[in-house]
Amino acid sequence: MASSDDLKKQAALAALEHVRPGMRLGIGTGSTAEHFVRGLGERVRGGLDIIGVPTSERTAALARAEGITLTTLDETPHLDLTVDGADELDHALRLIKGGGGALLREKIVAAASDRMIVIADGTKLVDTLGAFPLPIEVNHFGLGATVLAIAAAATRLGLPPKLARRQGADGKPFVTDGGHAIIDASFGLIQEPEALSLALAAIPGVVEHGLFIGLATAAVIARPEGLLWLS
Ligand code: ABF
Repeated sequence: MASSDDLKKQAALAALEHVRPGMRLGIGTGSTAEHFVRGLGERVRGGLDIIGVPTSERTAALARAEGITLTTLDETPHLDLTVDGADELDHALRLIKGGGGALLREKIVAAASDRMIVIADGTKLVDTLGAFPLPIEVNHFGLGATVLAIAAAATRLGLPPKLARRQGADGKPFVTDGGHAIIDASFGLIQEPEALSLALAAIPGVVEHGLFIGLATAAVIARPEGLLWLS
């Protein structure tokens, strides 16, 4: 029986088949994306010519170690394809991302790409988003007021305003690559992700939230019974 990590690797390698010479790639973050980076590194060392924009410092370090040429969205503002993991996805290719804390860069990179392939094992595919707490990246300035505004927006949408500031492994408040805090919102099942996305985006202290809507163009889900492609 394939382990969850084997399945993540299968999804990553299936997405790798869509990488072509000369592509400008967005390179995701997380344990599934790390399989993609390692596979990509192997192809690069075999002569594949691509350039990549990493979605986190962690991914940048791994990609460099793999010998992948990196660039930035300042130098290369338009990408062909982004391959990234997700915490949850539904059948309409709406995602929750940000469990790894890289949602801001992940969303900027995905939005700069013509296509985004999500790679995941079967446990990530859900009928309705929301069992995974929604990460919301917020500015440190005015954090208390921003949390109140998020709670009010949730209440207006009939969602429980159960919010927690993310702590790092060291027990200190987690800080993103962009220097911001993360609020994990346990809203329960999100019946109207579009409405929630708009409501959160309208709050000034919210830098970005983990609902990715209209960004993924395909997903490859690795399940014990085989690969499932959604598009
Ligand atoms: C990134 O890594 C995220 O947006 C998501 O939070 C996480 C998924 O992690 P994993 O692949 O380790 O399950 O893609």
